Amino acid sequence: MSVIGSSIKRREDPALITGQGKYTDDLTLPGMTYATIVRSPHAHARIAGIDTSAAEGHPAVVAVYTGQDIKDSGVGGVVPVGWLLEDLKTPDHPILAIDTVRYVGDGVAVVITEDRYSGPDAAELVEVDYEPEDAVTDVLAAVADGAPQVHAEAPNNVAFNWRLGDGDIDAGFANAAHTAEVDLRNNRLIPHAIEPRACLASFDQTTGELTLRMTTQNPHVHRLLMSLASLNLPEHKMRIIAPEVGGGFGSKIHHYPDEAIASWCSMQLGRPVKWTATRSETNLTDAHGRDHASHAAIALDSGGKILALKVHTHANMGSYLSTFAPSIPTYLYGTLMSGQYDIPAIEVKTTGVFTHTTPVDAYRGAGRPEATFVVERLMDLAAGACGLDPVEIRRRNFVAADAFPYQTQVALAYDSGNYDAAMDKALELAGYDDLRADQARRREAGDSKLMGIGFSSFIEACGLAPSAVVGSLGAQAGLYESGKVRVHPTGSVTVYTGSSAHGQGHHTTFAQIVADRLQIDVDAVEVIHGDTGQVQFGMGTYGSRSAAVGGSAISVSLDKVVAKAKRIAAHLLEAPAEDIEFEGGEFRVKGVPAKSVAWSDVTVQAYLAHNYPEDLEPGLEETSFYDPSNFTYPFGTHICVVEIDSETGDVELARYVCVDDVGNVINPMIVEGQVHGGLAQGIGQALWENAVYDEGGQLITGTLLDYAVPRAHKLPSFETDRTVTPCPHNPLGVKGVGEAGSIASPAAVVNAVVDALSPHGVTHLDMPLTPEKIWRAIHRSS
Ligand code: MCN
Repeated sequence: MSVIGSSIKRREDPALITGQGKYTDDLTLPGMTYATIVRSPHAHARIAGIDTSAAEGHPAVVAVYTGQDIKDSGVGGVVPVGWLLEDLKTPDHPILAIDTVRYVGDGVAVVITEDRYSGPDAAELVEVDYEPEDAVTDVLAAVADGAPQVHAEAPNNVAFNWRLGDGDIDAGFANAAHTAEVDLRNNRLIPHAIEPRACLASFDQTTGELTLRMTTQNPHVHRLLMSLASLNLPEHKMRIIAPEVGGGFGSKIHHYPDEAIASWCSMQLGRPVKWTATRSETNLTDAHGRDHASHAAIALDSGGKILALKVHTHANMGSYLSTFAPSIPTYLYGTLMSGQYDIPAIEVKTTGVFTHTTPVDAYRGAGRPEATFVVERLMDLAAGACGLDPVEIRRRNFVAADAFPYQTQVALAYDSGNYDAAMDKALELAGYDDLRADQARRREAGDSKLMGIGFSSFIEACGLAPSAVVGSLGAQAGLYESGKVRVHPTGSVTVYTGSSAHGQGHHTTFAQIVADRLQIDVDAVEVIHGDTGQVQFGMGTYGSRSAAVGGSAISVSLDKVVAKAKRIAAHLLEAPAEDIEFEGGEFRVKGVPAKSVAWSDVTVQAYLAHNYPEDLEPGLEETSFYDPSNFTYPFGTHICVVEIDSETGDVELARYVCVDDVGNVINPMIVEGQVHGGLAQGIGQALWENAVYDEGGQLITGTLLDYAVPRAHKLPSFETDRTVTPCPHNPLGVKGVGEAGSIASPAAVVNAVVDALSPHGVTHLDMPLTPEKIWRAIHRSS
């Protein structure tokens, strides 16, 4: 049986579930100190002065620093942005605010103490003279006349205006038999990795080297961004290590001030400095997700075929541009606006808006859940306008299975797909006809439980790459991945990957790729990642790219290893290299099965080099930097069935059925786990989660008492299945899976709830679909 495709248990889990995993906060170093960051309680204020003397008098305090101290030290001290758009306003973001604070949580000073628990006490002694000013937090209010201004260099709070699309939009709407339009809000979310952000910076004043252990999804990118912009430290003098990382969901991609502050402090003091966020602090300062206000419209002919689609979105950027923020509501959003459909004319406009809130950036799905929400809500509204079943309107517009590669009107060219096949399988799994019959019966009988069925036929673009394309779009980095395969003399293997897992299971799946190819035991393969001192280079784990790009880099290196091993085997077998086959762990001469050498005979010879080809270097180790030719495009159809208590407005998820297509699958159990996790987060967005600011800019859902993350008992037992349409352009044929569930599910849930409420005349409701909102919608109509 092939190792690829088998549900091997996650090799990383025994240590983690028995409490043996070493996370950043578990680590201690001799002479370690603790950083506590003094944060602004105001959303917008001028800093008239900071008095640190009382704090400096606290017996446990080692030092207190302000933004001015950092500036005076001559380092950049700013947080860089890694993505540029034409017309983008990029105001300076100092790692500690100097004269103005722009969101609740903005850092103004740092207190270094000998012990952790004195930190917050001493921080309270720092006296900051704030002069509060008006704040604005809502994305539409921020662009209204007279709104408080976040940055002088961004008039009307506009960070950028962006447009994408092709085809004749005006003709599409002019010739339409049916149209539908809607105003949508995509609610603001707070990422909730189990482990809050943390770092431990250690500067060696004798060598001038900084070692920074931190919660990161992309250590090399953090090193690149931090070394010059924030710290004036060349990369070769900086080592970043990601110990165990307890989840990230995007929030640990970005460059935040805090890790740079701890590093700078360690450089001043010559002592290690640890900083660990509290849960409330992480909720205030980790980049939030989503927060869009969109107006969207669709035009159709009399047969329900789409003629045109247009959308204008205002995307909240928060107070400063976070690392990849400008790319999320543009390149990862507008480009997805064709969904699974053949649409002749599309126009997407996005206005990025500054507000006095926590910066907003990538969060699981990053742009694609927002796009799917727009497209799939429009499809249901279009079905209503045309008098068609939601399945029928989708089928009439699907890109046909024989039309791939398919060029959309919004830049992307889909690689492969079979959208009808996924829909067919989902309908069969759900028993769609019976569900509709049941719904009709219950409506007829006046059942107080309102039943609804919702669809989401989603597409996503992931496996983020290729470098030239993202470079031309404004990314200030390449998006390839590296993979080194080091074969040891005994035949076991260590793999060094630039991907940096934080829950995804790379220790297992990447080992499967190697074991499958070299026909060795999975346990003979070790996977190393997350350390700039050990791994050649890497772009990290996000955008569901690790299997498609990181896995492919390993696969290409394996090709090179096998090719070299064949040359060594050919020498041993006294045959030409072209005649050597590698099968069942043995090298054989084609047509002469008796003549063979084992894998370990070859690997040992690679290092002994006693009986060895003259023109070959000893050793067996290969590195590849794999840069794909396209994104990958997973897809699927999700069906949600809800039952709503018409007296309380409470939504029960009766069933959740999904068919995903992620190309070839390395580990079905891990893929299923990824789908489950994504679904929980997408359903959480649809029903419960919401980051709410009051008018003064206070985050009033900043703790787990107020911010409703999904609980296991609120979720149904998911019914999952797959179709398999391999990716045609990477060596493994894989597409990404890490975000699929979170991309598809918000639209499926909302479509189901709106379907349930349709007898009450409801055509749209914004997320989260709280019982109160639903109850009001029911009672408004009766
Ligand atoms: N895989 C597979 N077959 C495929 C595709 C993937 O077996 N056809 C496996 C991969 O080898 C990997 C896992 O599935 O072990 C996820 O792979 P992939 O889709 O490539 O995604 P990444 O590894 O790049 O992970 C990133 C993705 C993102 S963007 C978010 S956000 C997210 C997610 O993964 N955050 C997570 N899943 C998470 N899971 C956990 N536990 N914690 C997070 O923070």
